[in-house]
Amino acid sequence: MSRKAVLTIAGSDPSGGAGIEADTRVFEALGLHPLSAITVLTIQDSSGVYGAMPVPSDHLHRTLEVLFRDFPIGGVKIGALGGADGVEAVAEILDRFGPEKVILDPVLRASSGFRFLDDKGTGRLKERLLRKALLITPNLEEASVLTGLEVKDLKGMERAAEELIRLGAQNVLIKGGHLDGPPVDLLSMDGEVLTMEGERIEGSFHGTGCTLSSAITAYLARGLPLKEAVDRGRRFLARAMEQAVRIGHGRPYLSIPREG
Ligand code: PXL
Repeated sequence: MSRKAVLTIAGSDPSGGAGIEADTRVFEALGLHPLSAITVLTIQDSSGVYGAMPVPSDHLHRTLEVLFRDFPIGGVKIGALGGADGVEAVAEILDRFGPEKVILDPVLRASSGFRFLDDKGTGRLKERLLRKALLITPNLEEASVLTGLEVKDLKGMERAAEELIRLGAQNVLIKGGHLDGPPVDLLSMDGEVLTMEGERIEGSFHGTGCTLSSAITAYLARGLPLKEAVDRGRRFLARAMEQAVRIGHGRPYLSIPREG
């Protein structure tokens, strides 16, 4: 028996809803071995994020180096990064080891408002990571910050996707979960723009972006082409949201489906 390894480079959420804790569960559920490199240690519960301590970038760099030297890595998901130095450490490793399937979830803020990456880190992410990822998965706010455009509706999403491609992104999935009205996602892939309709599932959830980007990474590592990996990832997330459970006093947590 063999098992493919996939890597998440992300923050830790001790409450078990987002970040590394979500990503590794998704990888396991989809039959992959989860490797993880923690970028930032957050303090949070089901209601919000209260603090964050970035892992020193040389420690992050050494962690990544050791993992890449040992394991054939079938996919890499990048989530929250602690700052510009962390961005640089990740970029250097990607340059050196050249993994093909890199998914970048450009996490800038938690949905509760806490900021994960400052302006310098965001600039460095645009400069050093954007073009290395096969797919980037910003939400509306992230698409707006990365492009400087207003992104409030489908037209804005189209313009932002075009601008992100111009800035060097290979393929872009802008998530429309925060749109007024139906949650349409927009996928700009190989010069084509597709809108992907979704059902609105009522409620405010924790860890949706992490779960989606990890599921897409896992399906890519399993050999699916990008469009299919995105479709399957979106369905995986919808099931996780439908079965969400309230565990703490705040927002419900996703239930990771057991089979993929
Ligand atoms: O969903 C964004 C996110 C990413 N990574 C970590 C988080 C959060 C949101 O809270 O805590 C570690």
